Amino acid sequence: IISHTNSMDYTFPNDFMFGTATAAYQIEGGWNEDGKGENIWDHLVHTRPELIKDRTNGDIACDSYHKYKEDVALAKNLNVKFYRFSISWARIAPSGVMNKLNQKGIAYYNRLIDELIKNNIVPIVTMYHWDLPQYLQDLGGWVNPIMSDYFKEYARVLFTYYGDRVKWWITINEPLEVSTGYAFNALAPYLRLNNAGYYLAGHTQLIAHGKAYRLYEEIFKSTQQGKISISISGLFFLPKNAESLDDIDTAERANQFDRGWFSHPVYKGDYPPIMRQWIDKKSKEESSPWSILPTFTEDEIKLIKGTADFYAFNHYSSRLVTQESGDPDSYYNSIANYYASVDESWLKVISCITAPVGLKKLLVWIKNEYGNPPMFITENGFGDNGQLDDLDRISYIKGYLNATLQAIHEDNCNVIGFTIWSLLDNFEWMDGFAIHFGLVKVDFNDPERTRTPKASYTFFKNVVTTGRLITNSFSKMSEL
Ligand code: GBH
Repeated sequence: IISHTNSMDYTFPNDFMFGTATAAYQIEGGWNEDGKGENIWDHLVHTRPELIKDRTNGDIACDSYHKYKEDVALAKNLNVKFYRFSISWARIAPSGVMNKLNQKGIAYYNRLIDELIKNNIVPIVTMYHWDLPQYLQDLGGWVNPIMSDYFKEYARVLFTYYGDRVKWWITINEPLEVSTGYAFNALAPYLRLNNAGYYLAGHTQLIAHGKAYRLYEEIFKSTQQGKISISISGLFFLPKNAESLDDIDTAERANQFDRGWFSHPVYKGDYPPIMRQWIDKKSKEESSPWSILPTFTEDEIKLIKGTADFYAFNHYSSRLVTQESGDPDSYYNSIANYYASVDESWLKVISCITAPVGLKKLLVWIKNEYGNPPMFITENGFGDNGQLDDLDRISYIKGYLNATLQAIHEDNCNVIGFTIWSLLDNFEWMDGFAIHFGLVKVDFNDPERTRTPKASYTFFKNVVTTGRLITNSFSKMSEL
């Protein structure tokens, strides 16, 4: 197999944060219990079940709404410092509007947070991981600019109820992926508004994030002393031909269109100049009356600029890009004009393409682009068929942890945390229960939803406990 053995002697810094992540709709179940309202995922899976690969849904999922103590015990036994979970907006307020709060829903997260703290596990809370209340979707969802105000009021409730114990907040998980749900029939709400909807949904989310950040800063931060960021999807783009200036240029453009779309406004104010230029030009060519990349006012730029206390991103894989391609397997991005493909040497299992070298380069890219901010990998993980002896997952995680160690020790990247997606096998959105990302297997045929740790759980526990990739007990496994 692939060898990542050259830097196994490096160790993680003492205060490095290891953890695992989940999201409400993917694990909780209890979809209509205790006053919870309907959200866009409930709506999609119930009205259009044929869209989900195995026609399953998250009505029960891992049943974490009832079994959260088991989840916390699994995290505890893993020795992780933190557990990243998300809050279901429609549990807090059934319609999403904060004039009617659901106390039973609020109480659930109090129990979960208290259980974590009792076990010495730091809660990292994602406010929005894709499950918009259906009523807010009926108002237009993220393509309606007013959504930023609804989000701000939701954030106010979360800070008020949980901010005494929660010190790490993620406003929105992967705004780019959220936008694909409006633009390309990719995820709930499953709309095809194309590029205009894509950029509008992104725009509103950036403003929503800015408003939540400023609210915290003005009202809560002095007493609660927490940190806030937004988790951006971090697919990395490399030039297909590393020697070609044109490919190097194309890769940089792809990186700006992907991650710069959200990070540039947050770190530097406004969209990356290359996006502004290209999308304006494209809009003109298509006789659009205005650019489909919306414009921020001066006040909005000020609102958004400087709203990340750490750089949070989810990283799974990389792509090679070029402007011209005869490769039929490559994916064409028409707005940024690049073809994306994968390197033949990268290990491909089901949907996961293992390319740890991309993470090292991405960390250096973030360091250079945004001035070496504290970088927090809020998701990294591997999807397979669910076997307990998950050696491919171990090899994947090991490769990415090794890339992180290299970036820390060889490139001085300020990486502060690493999160495995996911603690549990769970509802993988359009793929239903057909792809498994857990360190822990969940038996979805068993009404008890029995949880069984996989080999990767033991592997990761060892890394977390020793701060190193190679330990005696695992030298065998590492040789596989
Ligand atoms: C994240 O989505 C989500 O935050 C999380 O809810 C989800 O369960 C998780 O990832 C796993 O999918 O094509 O080589 O990148 C990000 C989108 C799409 C990333 C599928 C991982 C598969 C591997 N994910 N992708 S690759």
